[in-house]
Amino acid sequence: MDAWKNIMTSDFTFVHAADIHLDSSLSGLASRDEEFSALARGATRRAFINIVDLAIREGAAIVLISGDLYDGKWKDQSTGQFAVAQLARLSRAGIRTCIVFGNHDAESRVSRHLALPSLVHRFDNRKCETLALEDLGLVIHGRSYKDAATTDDLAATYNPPAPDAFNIAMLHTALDGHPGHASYAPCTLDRLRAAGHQYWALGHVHERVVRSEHPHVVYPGNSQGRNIRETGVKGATVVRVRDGVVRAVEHHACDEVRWARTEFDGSNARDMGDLLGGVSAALADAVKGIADRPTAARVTVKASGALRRSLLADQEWFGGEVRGQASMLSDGLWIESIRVEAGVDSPGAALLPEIAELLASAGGDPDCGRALLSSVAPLLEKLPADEQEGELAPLLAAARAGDTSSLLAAALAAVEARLVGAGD
Ligand SMILES: [Mn+2]
Repeated sequence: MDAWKNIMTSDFTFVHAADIHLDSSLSGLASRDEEFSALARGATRRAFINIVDLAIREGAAIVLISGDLYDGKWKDQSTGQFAVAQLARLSRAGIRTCIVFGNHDAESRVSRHLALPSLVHRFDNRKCETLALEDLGLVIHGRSYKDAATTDDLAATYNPPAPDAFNIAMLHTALDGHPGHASYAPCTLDRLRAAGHQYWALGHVHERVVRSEHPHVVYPGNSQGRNIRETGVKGATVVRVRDGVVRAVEHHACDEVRWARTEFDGSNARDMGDLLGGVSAALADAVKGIADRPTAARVTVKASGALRRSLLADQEWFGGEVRGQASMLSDGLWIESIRVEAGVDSPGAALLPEIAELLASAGGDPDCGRALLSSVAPLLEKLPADEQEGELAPLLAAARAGDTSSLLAAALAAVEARLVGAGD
């Protein structure tokens, strides 16, 4: 790396993307609702087009793709042809592209590739490769996956940073673990921070996360949310380097449809109108700032007592009401699904302190527990031993295990609810 002595880094901008998952099918509502599915079809491809447009618009010198460009083995050649056509647009604009492959497009899953345009570099999977772009004073290190389930610490095999240059290291990794993501190419954040590279361009985690600044360790997140687990704005990260230092890290939306979740606790709702008003306000809040794309939202409603019973008794009608509220907010808002959960029964103000005290003391009384257990024993004998479904399942399991404290707590809550008339 002697060639780097006396070389000044120049100012440049790059686009960092990952987890594009071309031609991955969107699931859930995207397969159930005809209208939404028409909007979602081809969304991963359009997101990639949007990344290319972004790079051209921003005058980027380089585009980095940190793994999972492909979702897996191509269904047919058109997936590869589409990718080549977009990479060619970048090449024609004089923009370089660097690609490492991750678990989804490891050699073991996607082994045949089409010839790539001139300015595209695909990193090797047997060892770390280092690419020097002398005109920019930029050095890029990277290594692709050979096997989908790569459990070695690939970061440990990376070449050291070149002196007098801006060093980017591209890696598909879960770091030391991330909920919902397989622990591939494990390594620690401290290890990456200490390695001396100025920017770690990571992929694999589908949420946008900046794990460190100076040095930067960044996940741009995936470019298109594909199901209700991948919520919010998805896209790519634009990074501006001035005088060899990262000056700006900006996330840009590249997605075509979005997913959102909202929860409304209607335990204290007075009536259905009150509950629906609350759901509508919660929905409006959940999609604030993201509703410039067609959005599918999951609504979870907590309700108790009579209100909950009427929701459960006619879920189709309630679904219609919630969808009605959604269409009043925006014609680009779909309801992915509606979940009704048990709310907290309102404690009411009517419980006399003396009675409350009595109930509390019963909770700690072993005689009470034994009496309760013996009174439910005949019932337990009549029920099938493997009853695991339904609301009462945890309680039945507690009774079978002789867990009197759980039984007592539930019984006392029921007594209290009766006394204050909550829920009826
Ligand atoms: Mn991925």
